[in-house]
Amino acid sequence: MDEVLISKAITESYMKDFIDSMVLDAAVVGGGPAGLVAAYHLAKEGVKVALFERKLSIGGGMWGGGMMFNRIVVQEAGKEILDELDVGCRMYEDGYYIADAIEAVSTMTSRAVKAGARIFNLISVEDIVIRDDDRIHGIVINWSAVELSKLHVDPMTVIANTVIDATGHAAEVARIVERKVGRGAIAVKGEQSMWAEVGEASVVENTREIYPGLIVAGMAANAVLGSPRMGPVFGGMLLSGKKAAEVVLARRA
Ligand code: 48F
Repeated sequence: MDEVLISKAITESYMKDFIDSMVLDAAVVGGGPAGLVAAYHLAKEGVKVALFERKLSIGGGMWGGGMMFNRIVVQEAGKEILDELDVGCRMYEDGYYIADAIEAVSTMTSRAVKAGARIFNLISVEDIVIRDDDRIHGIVINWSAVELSKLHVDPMTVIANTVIDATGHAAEVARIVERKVGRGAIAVKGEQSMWAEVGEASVVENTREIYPGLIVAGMAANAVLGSPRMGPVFGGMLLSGKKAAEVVLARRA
């Protein structure tokens, strides 16, 4: 057994992908359901896309279903996306479908990677790149381990034509823009209390470019635009991820 060969294989292969991902068409921040669907659809259309996820595991809030009962509920439109991604689901009652959260996350992750999306876990986005043309040109990343341990280590830059904030309830990228550019540029309104029906509809409606080069998707979209949360119904998240990809694709057309 050649330990050096094993170490070389890992570092060389990782570095090749990492260096190749330093200039992207699209950078997705956050690997929850919205980010995964966005990355899948972009990669499928030949967009050079990488997804950066702070945690060890991809999947965000989807693994835990509702209150750790690992099932998710979607309605008709969300089911179409599960079908497209080959995630099994069955009708529970008229118009409501139930899927296994574990199957959903693992299958969606696999489909995104197989479509060509690069996924980097254990990396946190801590800042953005803005030039004097008042648009986002990329993200500033660091190892999550550096962030967690509060080590004084400078981050590095990834250039991206478009950034998708799919960081969930925290809307972290949008909040960075608000902080650094000022509330005149964007104002993060903050999410409202639970209201599944309105939250599901508004998350798709709210998915848009909120600042040149920055698209919000998933729960981040509702947090930025002041709409309700919706709990463990996930169709809106999936549809929002797809819409975010469509916004990027329309800009390229
Ligand atoms: O929270 P999350 O699953 O966001 P989402 O795709 O879906 C929301 C639902 O899970 C649920 C809900 C359903 O009705 O309301 O909450 O909108 O996934 C967000 C991911 O982003 C990562 C975080 O670890 C999580 O996996 N993340 C957050 N901030 C950063 C980040 C950051 N600065 N850099 C990298 N990853």
